[in-house]
Amino acid sequence: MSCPVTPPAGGTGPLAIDPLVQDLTGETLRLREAGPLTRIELLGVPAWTVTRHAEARALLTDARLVKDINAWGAWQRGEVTRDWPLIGMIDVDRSMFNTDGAEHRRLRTKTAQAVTPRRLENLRPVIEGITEKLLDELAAAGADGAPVDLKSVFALPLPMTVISELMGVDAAHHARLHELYKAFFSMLTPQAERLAVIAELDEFFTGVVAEKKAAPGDDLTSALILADEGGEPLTDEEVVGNLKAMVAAGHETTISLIVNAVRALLTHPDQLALVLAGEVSWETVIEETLRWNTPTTHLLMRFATEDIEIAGTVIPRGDGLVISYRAIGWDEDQHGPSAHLFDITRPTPIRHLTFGHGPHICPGAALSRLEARIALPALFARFPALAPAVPDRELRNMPVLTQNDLQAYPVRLTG
Ligand code: PLO
Repeated sequence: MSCPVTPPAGGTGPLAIDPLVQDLTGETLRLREAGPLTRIELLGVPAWTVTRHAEARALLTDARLVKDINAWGAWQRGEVTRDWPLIGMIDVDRSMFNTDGAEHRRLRTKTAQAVTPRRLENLRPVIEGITEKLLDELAAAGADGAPVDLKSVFALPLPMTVISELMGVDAAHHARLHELYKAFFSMLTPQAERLAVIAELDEFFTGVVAEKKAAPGDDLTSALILADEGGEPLTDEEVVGNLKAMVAAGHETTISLIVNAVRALLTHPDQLALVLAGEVSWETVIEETLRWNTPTTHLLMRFATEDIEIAGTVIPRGDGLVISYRAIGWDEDQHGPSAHLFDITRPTPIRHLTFGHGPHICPGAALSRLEARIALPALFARFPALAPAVPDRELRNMPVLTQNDLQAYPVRLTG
């Protein structure tokens, strides 16, 4: 098995996904052109991907596709091992992320109940408070028109603080946790180091669960530990698995939502003007951003337990399927010929699949929308002259194959 971290070669055959994300727009267009079901290569490992809305919707509710890595032929045959840089996205602790059916429901129900829109109303003042504090820090960092990185000073600490508060993870750990996740996701991290990072994350979250068991608090981790009336409690390992999934998903994706929304508005000033004039809602900005520039580029992975025929193609039993959300958001059959453009005035309703669909649909969707709904208007109210500090073409993605995340987003707060 070869795992070269090099740009993809040109030519025909399976489309090699670039782990360094040097041309995201080009890749999204190539995937869309390649057809609804396409063969790709992930660092030397073959897989399928679905790139269109209708087919993705069908596959996301198809019980013949499962998340259990043991259903993967390449894993069974030893063609994929823990040496593969993307293994940490698939071979993870048992949690709601990698189980299906009744097991999945058992692991997911309590979490999903904790983040319903109604329950989240209690978090609103907390998120508002965090936002105000971060806006003060942003103002200090960007005083006198100095360029400031909106990502590291605002878009990153906001969701990290919110998800940590929700789960009961102490703020003292934020910096280290972020460092670990950065190394976890980066395709430039040597695999031995990534495995050490995964071990450290395991150890950290196992410690959090032990602490909460000894002294339960008013947080979701403690709630997950406690048995439901008459219900079967989750094991410690299951709580750790869920906690890890939620902290990773709860901070990594919302960073992109916030950065991508600000970036879209600042590069489309006519549309920003409509929003600031109250003619288009922040909700529309958030949904159009989610559709047009999805936080998750490629979601790994589901496995076919039988041959699955779809769009004139057969996904053979044992093969892996990726969901290419960014290409799916640009599906012209779903969103019209301007699907590749950011347009908050588009005539068709924005019905995107960015949070997934079916049993695994993102349980944190309402939380991330609430964070963006609070952060974006507060940011523009505080800094009405907010502007990019570098030309948009100079922005670079992180070397992260699965996530759509900028390295930095330098802005100026005042004109
Ligand atoms: C991160 C490593 C954890 O140990 C397990 C885990 C669970 C949920 C995953 C997350 C990982 C990566 C980012 C994912 C998240 C679910 C939602 C988020 C894929 C693998 C998305 C959609 O980007």
